[in-house]
Amino acid sequence: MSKNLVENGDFENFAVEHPTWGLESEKQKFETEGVHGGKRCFKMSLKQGESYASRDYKKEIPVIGGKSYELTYWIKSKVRSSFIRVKFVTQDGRTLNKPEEGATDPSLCKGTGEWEKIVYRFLVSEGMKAVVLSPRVVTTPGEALFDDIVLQGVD
Ligand SMILES: [Ca+2]
Repeated sequence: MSKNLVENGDFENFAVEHPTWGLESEKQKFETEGVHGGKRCFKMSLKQGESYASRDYKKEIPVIGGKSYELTYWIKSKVRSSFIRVKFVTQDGRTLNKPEEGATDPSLCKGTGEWEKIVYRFLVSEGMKAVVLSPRVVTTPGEALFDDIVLQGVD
């Protein structure tokens, strides 16, 4: 496995959190209670009536077409439809946002309300130059904590 390609995937470095994970809002916060590791994690919440919450990691993570990668992360949620979508960026700079365009989703968490480790291995298609990670909560109302996000190339 290669080194972790995700900058600040453990949410411990406050100086780089906002540039890499976006501004805080009602739907997303850097949470200090109930974290998985260290002192902070990332919390997304969705109120009744809101369609969904999603936030893209602000940096494109360079990858190599034809190579496999493994995304691992910890998630704590009572709703199963909370996950990190993997979007792809084509060589000409177009982002594939949705599953019908080529984005892929890990298997769902169990929604137990306890911390669960998700391991998701995927192949990057030829013609792609980068991935964008997109934590999201789809079921309303719902919330999820994310922590210790790692993306590595598989040797
Ligand atoms: Ca952490």
